[in-house]
Amino acid sequence: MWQSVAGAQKEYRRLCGILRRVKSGNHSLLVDIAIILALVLIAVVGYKYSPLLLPETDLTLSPVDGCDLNRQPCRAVIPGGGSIELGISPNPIPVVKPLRVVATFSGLDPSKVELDFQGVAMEMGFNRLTLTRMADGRYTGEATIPVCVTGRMLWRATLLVEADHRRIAVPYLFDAPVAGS
Ligand SMILES: [Cu+2]
Repeated sequence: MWQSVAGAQKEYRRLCGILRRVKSGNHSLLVDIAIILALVLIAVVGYKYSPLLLPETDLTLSPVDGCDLNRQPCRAVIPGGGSIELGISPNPIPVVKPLRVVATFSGLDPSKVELDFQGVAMEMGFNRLTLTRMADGRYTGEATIPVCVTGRMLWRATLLVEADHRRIAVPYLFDAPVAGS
């Protein structure tokens, strides 16, 4: 009986010795570093490919100013030629109701057009749609933006245009909902 208890204690000390060595050894440190690197990699890749982020572009314009999408379509001039006009109706722009989006291009012939809605000051989820080309060359689509807990908020609508092997982002800022929408 005593022999087996002593034997168990001896075995326990032996196992603890092994565990201690593993814990404080280089092997464990390498495993820790590998785990940290893996976590960093996951974070970086996850961040980079998050759908909430806008894709990389060749040209990102500064937000179109001096024009309010709540009142009228707004035109942006593309450095290097061409212009883009974005219209969202009805005016003013409501929330939680279907919006009709029309993008008109002059001097450039896009192969793909998307529109991405983001909350400027808060995360409002993924709101992006691919616009379809109409017979007259304009691009159109139907969108809905969600209502915000704070009521009125500032939105950024970004046109993502692929034209002539260039990716161009054209952001527009607007408030929604404003009085009367
Ligand atoms: Cu909000």
